[in-house]
Formats: sequence, C-alpha cells, structure tokens
Amino acid sequence: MAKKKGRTPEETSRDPATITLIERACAIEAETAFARADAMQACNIGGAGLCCKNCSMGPCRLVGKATRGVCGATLETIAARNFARAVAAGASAHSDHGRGLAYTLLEAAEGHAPDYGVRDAFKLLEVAGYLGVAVEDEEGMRPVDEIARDVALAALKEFGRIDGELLYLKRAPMKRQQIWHEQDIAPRNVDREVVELLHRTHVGNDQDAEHILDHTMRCALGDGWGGSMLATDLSDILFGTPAPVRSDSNLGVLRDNMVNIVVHGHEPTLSEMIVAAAQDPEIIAYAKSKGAEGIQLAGICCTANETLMRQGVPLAGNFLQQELAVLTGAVEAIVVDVQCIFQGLVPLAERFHTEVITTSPKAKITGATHIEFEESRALEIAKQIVRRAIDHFPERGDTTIPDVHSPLVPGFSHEYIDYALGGFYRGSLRPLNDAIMAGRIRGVVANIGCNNARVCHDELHRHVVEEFLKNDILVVETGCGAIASAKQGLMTPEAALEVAGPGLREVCETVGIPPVLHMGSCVDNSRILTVLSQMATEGGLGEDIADIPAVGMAPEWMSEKALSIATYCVASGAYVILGGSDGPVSGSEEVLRLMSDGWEEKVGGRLEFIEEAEEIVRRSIAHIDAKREALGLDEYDASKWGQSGDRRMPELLNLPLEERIEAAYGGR
Ligand code: SF4
Ligand code: MSK
Repeated sequence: MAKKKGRTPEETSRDPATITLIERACAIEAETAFARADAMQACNIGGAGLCCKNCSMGPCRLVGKATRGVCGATLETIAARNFARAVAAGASAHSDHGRGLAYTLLEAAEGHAPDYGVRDAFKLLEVAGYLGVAVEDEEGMRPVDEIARDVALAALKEFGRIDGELLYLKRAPMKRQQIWHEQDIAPRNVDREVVELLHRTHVGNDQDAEHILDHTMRCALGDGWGGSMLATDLSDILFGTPAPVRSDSNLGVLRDNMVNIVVHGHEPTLSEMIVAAAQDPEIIAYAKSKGAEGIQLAGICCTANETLMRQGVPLAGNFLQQELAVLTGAVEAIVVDVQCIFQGLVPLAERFHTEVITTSPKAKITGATHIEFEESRALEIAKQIVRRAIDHFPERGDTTIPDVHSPLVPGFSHEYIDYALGGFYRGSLRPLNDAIMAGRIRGVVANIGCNNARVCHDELHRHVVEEFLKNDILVVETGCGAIASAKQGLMTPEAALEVAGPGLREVCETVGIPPVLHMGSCVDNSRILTVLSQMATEGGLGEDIADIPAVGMAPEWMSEKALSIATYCVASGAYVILGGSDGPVSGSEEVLRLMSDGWEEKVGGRLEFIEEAEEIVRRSIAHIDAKREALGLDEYDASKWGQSGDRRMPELLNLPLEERIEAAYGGR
C-alpha cells in the first residue's frame, strides 16, 4: 500500500481543539482517523466509480483498455450502479431510523414503553392529518394515546404500503408532485424502492445508466419525503419540537471535575433517557460519592444534534472528533447507537479508562461493552449505563481538555422559523420571501453533511459559510456541517453583526436570529424540504422548489447517507454540490452529464461534484443570481442595505437629537 506524506495538525484541521488533540495523539503515538487517512492512499479506480464487484467474475476494473466488465457491463452502467447502491444504503439508514421511532411511539401509546409519551400533542395532530388518521370521533376529540397508536401504525404502513404512493408527497408543491408523476419517480413506499434498486443493480439486470439513475431518484425520494420526514416528525412528537435554546460547543465543554459521558450516533431514543438519568438526584449523588462534582453529558454527530436541539445538551464535536473526545482522557464512557461510529474507538479507548458502550441491536463493535437498549426498560437501562460511567471516574489519569468552546443558539425547527417570522397566530415564511424578493437576503444555502478525513477538517464548511454570509445569503444547516459552524461561533445572533452582509444583518437584527440556523440532524434535512415547500407555496418566489434562489451542499461529505440526501434534494428541484473531491462517478463523463444536465432537464435540480471551496461558492452564487433573474427580481445590490438596525444605535445615541434624526432618516 502506497504511503502518503503525513499532514501537519494545522493542515489536518481548521479547529484549534482538534489540532491540540492531534498533537496529543502524535505525542503518545495513538492512532486516529487522520493518521490512518494519511497512511492509506484512497483507491482512485474505486473512487471514480470504475470498479464493479457485483459478482465473483470480478472485481472488474475498467481502466486502460478495458471498457467492459466480464459480463459486458459498460463504464456508465458500473458507475451508475455503484452510485445507486450507495444511495440505497443511505436511504436505508435514514429510513430504518424512522421505522424505529414509529415502533417506539407504538410501544409508548400501547403502554409497553412507560418512559416515553407524547410530548408534542400539536405535532401529533398535524401528523395525524398528513397520514389520514382521525383525531375526532362522534364523542369529540379522541384520546391522545389512541391517536398516537394510529399515527404510529399509519407511519409503519408507509414503509411497506401495498398500493398508491407515499402520503407525505402531498406536502410538496403541486408542481413538484406533477413532475414526480410525469417522470414516474413518485415513491410507492419506503422499503420497496430500496429493494427494487438493489434488485435492479444485481448482475445482469438493469443495464442502462439513465434508467438506473431514474430509479435512484425514486429511492432517494422515499428517504427524504418518507423515512427521514417520518423520523423527524415522530421524534418531535415523542421528544418535543425544537425551539431555540442556549448551549455550547467543542471539546472544551468536557469538565475536569465531572463525570463526562459522550453520546454518539443518531437516535434520540436512548440519548433522551441518558439525559433524564443524568439529572436524577440519586445518580448525581452517586457521582459525588465517587469524587466527581456532577455529570457532564456531551454529544458527537447527530445524536448530539438531537439532544442539543431539544435539551440544549452541549456538542463535544462532529464526526472526526469522536476519537479526540477519548484522547482527552476525560471521558468515562462513550455511548453509541447507530451510524458514523468508528471501530477505531475501541482500540483507542483501551489506552484510557474510557468504556465504549454499544446499545443498538443493529450495531455491535468487537471489544466494546454491549448493553442492549429496550424501550420497555428505557430509563432503567440508561441509569445502568450512567452508573457504569461513574464507576470509571476514579480510574481517570492525565487529561487534556482543550480550553476551546463556542456558545450557540440552535433549535430552528421549521415550526419555530414560522413563529419567529410571523408570530404565534400568523406563523408564516412571508417575511423571508419578502426579504429575498427585496434583495435584503440574496438567497438561501443549505450547508449540510459530514466531515471527511481526506480534507482539512471543518475548513470547507468554514470557507463556504463565511462567503455566503458576506454575500447576504442565509445559511441553514444540519448534521456535522452545523456543528462546524457552531464551533466557529456563527450560530449566535451576535454573529450576524460580525460576519453577515448588510441586508442579512438587518434581517437577523430585526428577528433576533443567527445568520446560520441549526435545523437538526441528518434526518432533519426533511425540515429543509418543508421550509422550501412552504416558501414555494407562500408566493413571490415561483411555484416550485426549483424556482427558489437556493442551493444545497455537503462540502465535506463522506457517507452513503449524504448521497441519498443529495439525490432527494435534486429530485425535489434543488441544485446540489458535493465538495472535497471530484466525486464517486468521476470516471464516467456520461454519468456526470446524466446527473447534472440530464437530471436538470427531468426534475429541475442538478448534482455536481466540485473539489475547491472557491468554485463551490462561485457556482452557488451564480445559480442564486440566475434564479433571481428568472423570477424577475431586482439584481442583488448590497449598497441598498445596512442603514438601519442596532449596529448603528451605539453611534447614533452619542449624537445630539437633531443630528441623530438627520443621520437616521436624512435623504429618505
Ligand atoms: Fe464484472 Fe459484470 Fe460481475 Fe460487475 S457484474 S463484477 S462488471 S462481471
Ligand atoms: S453524523 S452522516 S458524519 S453529517 Fe449525521 Fe455527521 Fe455525516 Fe454522520
């Protein structure tokens, strides 16, 4: 295996806490994903989508003079098939998460999971409406538990419904629904489209790249408008719909004098119980009996985003910081559920007192402690895990907790954005549409997705987000991209004064929101679909998601889930850019064309893979401006804005009254 030259810590990450701990890893010769990425060169044949291993006549590598695999499959077929299979895996991950939540709601409603219940009854009624569940009978309102049981059953039906199509498709603008029907890509149910995509890409089956990619869109739509949207809604019903809270981010949230427990993965089901267990006075007393002053919970990845959005639990960091949390030497237990969990955690944790605890029946890691989570004994199991972590506190050795942390205000569900802009009685996105139409806000970017050990950690996220803010583009975020912005201090209302352009700053000042809105975890990209649909139907920005001056991107993507998200956003009409490399189908010009020009012709959205941050920004802004022009909106002109707002208040207040009036209103 060819060995790559190692990067310096500063070349490896943008984040100072991460740099400190990479230095510690080098000093104690501990292995991390950063070092493994440096030591292992990525395969450029597989990386470009040119290797097929769908049967044992291969693997077939289409390089040099080889233009077909043993079975005769072409480069286009192989690249499209590889991409399709990755989307099927990503869609499965999100959707299986959604199904798990439906079962939790069912268990709770039937009295088999006494630690759970309906925390947001309004949302339950709203979702009941979407799923065709009656909320009233002849005697009036039905009991909440009965409605919850029927909502759970209706949600479960969406995974395998035997006729029709996903009910949530009706939440999209009418024009979008028509496009899906015209193109025959409206998903029939969540599971069927995944299974069919795996069937189609089996050896000797669908061997037309365009046809494979059409079904790839259908499968991904079953994720975005099915599995993920259900996961978001059911989480809100069970654990509450997010609203702004204050919290903190980065590894500096860990405490030297407390038992530190890190929750990592994706599902709120267990982590919500760990939050409850850690607040139990008996458990706190137990921690004190072991010499700690209390218990500090912190999160990594999207479990972090789930508990942050609803409970304000601080973020320890994003995907590439999971091993670094262990390297602080200050973590008693890292409790994981599903997705994005490094197997490398276990050998690393063996060098410290940290216990890695797996909890999902779907994910064990060799060498980790497995304490399987059961909904029927949720709080009891959570307490058992927290006590176990406390027992490790006296074993703690030297610690290196970087003194690096940034405050943030997360919690921007689409319901809260409606409320913030329109008020309780008239929740509406009208002010957002108006600000875009006037040009105060040039457009919207959804910056989402992962970190990738092969690109400088957090740097692409930082670069693109800062450029968009300077250009008066509102940024909404989920996943590890959101955690990157939180750590960079871009998620407080005050950040708008520092980094936003004049128009965006005025809007943020007026409404009191940060210029970058944290909308949740990976499955919560469905909240972004909901906001875009509402913007399209609100009026003034066309009549479809494809008309809105908006771009979606995952500049540091790495997971199959990111490919599914990108594909369902494109199939919903968005221009999407995946960054950091030339992408997983770069070996086939034809497949690249099918996903960009081809998909744009069919569904109005396009997918591009762009390595460089500057180019991502340039193409995004060009797209936003082109969409503004197509809508007949004024050309964006930053000089029109910035004369009002709090920023000028301090200087104005120091002036005599007449000069103050002249300064504020003169010439208008
Ligand atoms: Fe090779 Fe065809 Fe088998 Fe793929 S399916 S490994 S291209 S023979
Ligand atoms: S956790 S999928 S690294 S966003 Fe959702 Fe982060 Fe990407 Fe995992």
